[in-house]
Amino acid sequence: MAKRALISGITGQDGYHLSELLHSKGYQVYGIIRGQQNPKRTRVEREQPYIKLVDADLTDQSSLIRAMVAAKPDEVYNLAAISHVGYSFKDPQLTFQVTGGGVLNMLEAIRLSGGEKSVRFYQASTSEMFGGLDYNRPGDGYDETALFHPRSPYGVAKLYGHWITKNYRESYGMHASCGILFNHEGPRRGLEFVTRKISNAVARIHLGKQDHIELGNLDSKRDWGYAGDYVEGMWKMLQQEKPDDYVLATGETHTIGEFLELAFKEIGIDNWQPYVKQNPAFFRPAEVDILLGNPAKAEKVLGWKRKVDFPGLVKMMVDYDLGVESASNS
Ligand code: NDP
Ligand code: GDR
Repeated sequence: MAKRALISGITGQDGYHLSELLHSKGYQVYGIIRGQQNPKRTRVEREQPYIKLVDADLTDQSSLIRAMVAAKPDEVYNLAAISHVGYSFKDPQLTFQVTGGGVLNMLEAIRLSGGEKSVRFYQASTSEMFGGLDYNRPGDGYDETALFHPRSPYGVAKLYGHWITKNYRESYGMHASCGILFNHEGPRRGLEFVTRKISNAVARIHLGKQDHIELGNLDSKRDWGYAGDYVEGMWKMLQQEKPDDYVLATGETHTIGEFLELAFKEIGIDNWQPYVKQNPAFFRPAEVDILLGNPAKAEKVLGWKRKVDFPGLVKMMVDYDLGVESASNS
């Protein structure tokens, strides 16, 4: 019989890639969607008709129990979150409720619907839990044993989600695993994140639709991989006999400036500086200066390794946005 998976965050970047992967493996995929007028509902129905959509909200415990009862999943992937670090400073309370409390609600929904011993659970933890401060620099890369020092309401909420997942694993013997994922991007990335904001702006500048891009801090460094590679790692975690936590990363770190450099080169511009203006609105009250991950454990135990490298990622995103922007009049 086909395995059944329930994914929260189905309308997000990772929800798209993960549902494609599980569908290709023969899973029946159920996706949690919220809101009666969610504009992304028709996009999912059109592009991924194999997904059975279930109405639920991470802040509504009873709706999650109903989702569990409807889907009867073998595996639950909790990808839903208020996921924008900058936005989390603007609405910390909602971030706490969804990104933190929502994880508890999912775990409780599994228990209350009788899935404690049978359901495997994945929690989307993040490199934002580390913080990159002077006393805690990544060295050769943060691994599963590194210290946490989150620097945003988002990072703090995710840390709660991380520890409550570990706590339910230890307390109730649940097969619950956390993937500590470093930044992963691609054509499906929301336009509010810096990589897609840049790839889209570069395409529009090339086509004469805009003449510059406004950004915040250009000096921070990130360990950027391709989302399509990372969802493979999520799935592999839940196929292990025992639950555990794993870092997924590339082991390389690059500045925003380096991303700009490669992206503008794709449209034949060597000097990007005249096209970029800094706008204080995009700076954050506290910043994570550097993120670099060490994926050695995932490579050894899961046999996972990223395939797309940094130049390949930038090219994929700019090519995609050139196609999208060439086809649109706005
Ligand atoms: P996105 O921001 O693209 O997607 C977030 C999803 O969460 C959307 O589907 C959104 O639905 C949903 N959501 C938000 N609030 C609620 C709610 N109250 N109830 C139900 N669903 C809700 O994130 P990504 O796909 O990039 O990331 C997936 C997960 O992985 C997130 O938890 C993120 O924090 C984490 N993560 C991401 C990394 C990355 O680099 N991408 C790295 C490490 C961790 P809607 O369309 O209705 O808004
Ligand atoms: P991040 O991603 O905060 O790492 O969180 P984001 O792309 O938002 O920022 C990366 C870095 O770029 C700087 N920056 C800007 N960021 C945005 N969004 N917009 C700008 O205009 C801009 N200018 C400079 C930021 O200050 C930051 O240093 C992502 C999310 O997917 C999280 O959910 C996930 O947990 C982490 O990655 C790992």
